[in-house]
Amino acid sequence: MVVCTEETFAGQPCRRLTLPGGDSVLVALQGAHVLSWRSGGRELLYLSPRNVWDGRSAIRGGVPVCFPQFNQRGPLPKHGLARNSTWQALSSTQDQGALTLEWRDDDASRALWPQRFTARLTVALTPGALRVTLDVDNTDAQPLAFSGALHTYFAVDDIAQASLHGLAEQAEWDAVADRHGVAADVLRFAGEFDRVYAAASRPLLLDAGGHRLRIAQSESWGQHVVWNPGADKCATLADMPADGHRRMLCVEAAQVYAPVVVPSGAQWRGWQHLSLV
Ligand code: TA6
Repeated sequence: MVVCTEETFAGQPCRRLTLPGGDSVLVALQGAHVLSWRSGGRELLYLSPRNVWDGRSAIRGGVPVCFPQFNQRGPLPKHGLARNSTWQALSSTQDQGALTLEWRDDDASRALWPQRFTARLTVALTPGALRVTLDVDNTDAQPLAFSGALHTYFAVDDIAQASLHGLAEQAEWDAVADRHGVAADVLRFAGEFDRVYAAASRPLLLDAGGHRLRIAQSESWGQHVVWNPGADKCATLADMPADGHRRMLCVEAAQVYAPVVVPSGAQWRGWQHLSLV
């Protein structure tokens, strides 16, 4: 039986799910942001120790929900509005091993994005695995167009030793060099790495050093994004310690290029599923 508790982390209201075996996941109401996932006696997500924790500024690490805009591909603030907004925890699903948080359009969202919607993030915890699901309901009379990502920051022992498998031959856009190509069999990381891949049909495998993770995503996401700022870019990020880049790798379920269009009254669902192997 999963236990759901209310707690604060760095002064921010959160919910925690805990399984009898000790696995747990911690979610902040700000952004429906997963801050921690523990399984097998270790923390599997990276969370920067330099976050501002003012309830509004984007949280660096965990699983940022980027919606309804990926990066700066549109007129909205970078990575959209969801991560800077307060979501509501819905109590009804807590006893089923899952926690759902909801965010509806409000005056603040409509001031920047004139769209009616309901977004829900469901975090489902099972032994050794975490599923994060984003649901988007278009409650407006007009179509809802969005891009975005589940921008997951995985903890790695040492980025120089980490490797990502499963993208071989997928179309690749290197955003640093602005170069198109195809992915290598195995991705390794030395310096800034910011690339978008066509979604693979099979799960990816992250070798993080002391553990390995299988990373799957729903077919509704068009791409994966793989990001590490490298030492130089990391030094410019006020919310990261200088060596933070050595301890993290983002592997994201993303919609980067063509926006998803949800017709009036319809719903879209996208998930990312993480499991220890
Ligand atoms: O998903 C990769 C990316 O878009 C990078 O270009 C990098 O900017 C990163 O996200 C982090 O963005 P943030 O706004 O959280 O600093």
